[in-house]
Amino acid sequence: MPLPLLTRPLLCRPLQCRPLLACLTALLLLLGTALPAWADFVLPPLPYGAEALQPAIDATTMTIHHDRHHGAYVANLNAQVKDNPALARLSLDALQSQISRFPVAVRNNGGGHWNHSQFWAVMAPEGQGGAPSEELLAAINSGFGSLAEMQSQFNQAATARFGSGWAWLIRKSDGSLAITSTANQDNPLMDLPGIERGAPLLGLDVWEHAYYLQYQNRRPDYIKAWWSLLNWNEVNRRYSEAVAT
Ligand code: MN3
Repeated sequence: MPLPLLTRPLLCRPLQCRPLLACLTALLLLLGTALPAWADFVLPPLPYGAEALQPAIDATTMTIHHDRHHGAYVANLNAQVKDNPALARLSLDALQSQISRFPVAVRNNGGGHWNHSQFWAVMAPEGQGGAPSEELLAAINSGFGSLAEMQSQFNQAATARFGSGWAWLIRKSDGSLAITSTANQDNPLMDLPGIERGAPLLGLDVWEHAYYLQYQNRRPDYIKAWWSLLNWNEVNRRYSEAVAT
C-alpha cells in the first residue's frame, strides 16, 4: 500500500536527485566551454578621443562609427560562434586568410572587425603621425615613382570604389607594393577570388557611414582630409613586420 502523500520525505532521495545533478553539471560544463568562445572577439577602444581627429573627422562620426558600426560587427561576429565552432579557435588575423570556409555573415562581420581595428590604428591626431621611414619611402619610390604618385593612385582607387568598401596600400608576397580596393568588408588578407592579396599597410574606409555627416556626398574631400591624419608610425611598423615575415 503506498505511503500517504504527507509522510513522503520533503527532500528528494539520492536516486531521484541524480538526473537533476547530472543536468546541472552538464549545464555548468557547457557554460564553461562556451562563454570564453563568445567573449573571444572584443571591440578595441579608440586609441585617442573621439574629438581628437577634428577637423578632418568630426567627433559624432567617430563615436557612431566606432561604438555602433564597429561594435555591431563584433557583436554579430560573436553571435556566429555558436553555429561555427571553428571560429572560437581562430584569432581575428588567422580568420581572414581562411574566410572562404565560413558563411557570408562571418565574412562580413569578421572582415568588418579586422578592417576597423586596423583603421583606428592607422590614424592619429593631426601632426602626431610621424613620417614614412627610409625603408618604406624607398619601397614607395620604387613602386610608384614618388610618394605623391602613390597617394594619387590611392585616391583614385578610393574615389572609384563603387558603393561601400575600402582602399588599401599592400605589400605583396614578392615584396612589391600595390594599391588595391575591396568591396563591402572584404580585405587583402582574404582567400577569396577577385582579391589582390598582400599585407595591408594602410586601409581607408570609404563607406558613407565613415564621412557622410560631415562631407555628405563629397567623398574626395574626405579622402583628401584623411591624409592629414595618417599615422605613418603605424604604417612603418606594418611595413617592417611584413618584410620580416
Ligand atoms: Mn566603417
